[in-house]
Amino acid sequence: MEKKPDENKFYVTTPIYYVNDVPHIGHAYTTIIADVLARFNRLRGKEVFFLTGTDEHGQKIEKAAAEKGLSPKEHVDRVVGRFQELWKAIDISYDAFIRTTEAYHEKGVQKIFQKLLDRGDITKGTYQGWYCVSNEHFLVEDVPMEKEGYKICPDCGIKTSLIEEETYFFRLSAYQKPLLDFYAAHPNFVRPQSRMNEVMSFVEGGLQDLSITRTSVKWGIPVPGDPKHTIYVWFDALNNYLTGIGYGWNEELYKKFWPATIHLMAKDILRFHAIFWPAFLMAGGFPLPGTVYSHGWWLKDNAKMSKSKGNVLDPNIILRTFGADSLRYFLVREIPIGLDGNFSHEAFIHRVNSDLANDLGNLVQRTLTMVRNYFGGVIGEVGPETDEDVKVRAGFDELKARTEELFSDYAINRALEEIWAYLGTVNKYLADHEPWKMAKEPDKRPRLARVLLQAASAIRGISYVLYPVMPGSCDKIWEYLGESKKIRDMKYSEITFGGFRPGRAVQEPKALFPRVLLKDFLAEEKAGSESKTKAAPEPASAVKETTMEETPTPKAPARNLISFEEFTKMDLRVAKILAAERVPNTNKLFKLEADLGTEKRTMIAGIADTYTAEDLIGKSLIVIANLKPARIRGIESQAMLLAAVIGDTAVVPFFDRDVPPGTKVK
Ligand code: ME8
Repeated sequence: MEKKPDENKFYVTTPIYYVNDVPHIGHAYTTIIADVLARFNRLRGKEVFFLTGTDEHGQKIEKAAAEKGLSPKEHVDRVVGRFQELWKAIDISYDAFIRTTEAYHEKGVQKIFQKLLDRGDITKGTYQGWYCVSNEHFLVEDVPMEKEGYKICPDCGIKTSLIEEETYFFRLSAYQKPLLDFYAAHPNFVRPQSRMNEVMSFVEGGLQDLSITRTSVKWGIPVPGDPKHTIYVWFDALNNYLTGIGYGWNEELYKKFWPATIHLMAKDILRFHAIFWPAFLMAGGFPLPGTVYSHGWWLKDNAKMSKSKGNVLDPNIILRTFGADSLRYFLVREIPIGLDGNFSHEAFIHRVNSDLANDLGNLVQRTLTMVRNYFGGVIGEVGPETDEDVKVRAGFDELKARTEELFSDYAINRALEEIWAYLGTVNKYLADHEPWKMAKEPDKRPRLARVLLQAASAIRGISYVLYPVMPGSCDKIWEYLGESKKIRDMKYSEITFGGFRPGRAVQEPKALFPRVLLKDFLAEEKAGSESKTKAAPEPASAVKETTMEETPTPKAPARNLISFEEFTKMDLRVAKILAAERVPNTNKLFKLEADLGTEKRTMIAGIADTYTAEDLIGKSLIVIANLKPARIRGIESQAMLLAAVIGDTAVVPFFDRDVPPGTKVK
């Protein structure tokens, strides 16, 4: 039945996940992709329906419940909460959460079953086949017999059992040609393209009728009028996409949103979605969905992360340490949607520290701190735009058009690449203009105001286009920028570079992203404790830039008083800066040579984003002289400079008169 998905509507689904165990990174991945697409399409003014949920019937769940000594219902009721809590913690904005044990779904599935029975596409017979409990399906391909007399499931690698029973069949074989015709007419039905080719060659190889009921499984929906048969879990589960949108209980909602725009899943269950599902729909006379998009797998130690293999990563640990947006960003940035990715802690830390804390967090922090420090938070009269300023503005217009195109084409990681390329341009623009120098020259105030206005406008635009991926942080940035409207209430078409105008008061920015050391992350994961408290972002210290070599000082509890004796253990001295040079390939590190009166010391300090070498040379500062040396970027830092840390920006206290180097500070 031909009814094209409505261009003004966007109906997106995730698979409904099995509740045989708790959710992991793999489930979070699909759900985050769906959330990004839902949020993006809402921004574009489409009417969006985002459906997710849980698949609660079948042998696998029955088995998991029995192992825990629970009834299936008790078991699923416990686990479903873990999914819902996780989705809340990572800001998943679903419109409905379906559970296949709910009455409206069960009735809807029975109605569809009856419809297919009445049309002659479901018939009763006897089935003999090899059944894989992990995947909940009979093997369809010609798998060779092992010498021990059983077959191995090619998808899961586990032993299957030979089962013979009375069953209802779905006439899948009759749909070979209609499916192939449909694929030919809709070449984008399966994406990425390589997967479309796989699906087509599978269907070209011939389709056997499908057993869609079981008599040996009790935990499921009974066949209408023949309750000794339970409906096969996949026939039950796939129909959630119809019942979840009102089929059988809310005709208006169903008519408004069906057919789905996009079904998302990983490649493990593509065949069910790209072959069985459209065949069931054709048999029932339903319009077919727009796209079935199969993404790659998250691997750990180069094997697919899965509950059955026991190599899953608990997202809660990452959330506690880094917050929702870091996880969201990492998962969709790291791999293009169709490819597999191996999860590595190093890659995660790198993305968070480099892309988020340095590139984005620092830009926001620095710009807004300067607006507050130099203009009391309100940019006043600005100078005219120069060619360089125009480039920043035009760069945003291009970015906006490009991200709209890429998100519309589901190329999330490409959109993020473009956003980061623009972030790089803005960071460079700011560094090249050295506003901290201009601030010292009163006649440059209009120019300084213009540079900061340009940077603040760019930040506003970036946070708008980034919002679908990192909603929490982008909302905060808008708040810091003094925006009266929420991002979600502004449509894509309304966003212009000029939306941030002089005269607007900005707020004090707080650190957006924690900087975490690899070893702390690994230790946290090892500890694996599941306390619900989220660690507050750790502010960057003056000498601590992201490096895996340095030794961090332990964090002190809030009211951990020390004695005077303990204080005197710190040898605080006045140091006069003799030389300052940038550490290559870092954003904010200076290598400083300092005179401590009786000796010279080398120090590494993370202040190059706030000060130039000229700002420092000849000045006297306070250092801790008896701190254990640390190696930072291969250089031994022999003392630590003291500074006030505002978010990510370190501000150094200078003396208001001459103090000899080496003088004790107490
Ligand atoms: O298959 N990498 O449920 P399920 C990426 N109930 N994605 C992964 C992943 C990984 N390592 N592991 C899981 C079922 N996923 C059925 C679905 S739908 C009508 C019925 C994600 O709990 C991915 O979306 O085994 C995959 O397709 C899905 O979870 C499988 O979830």
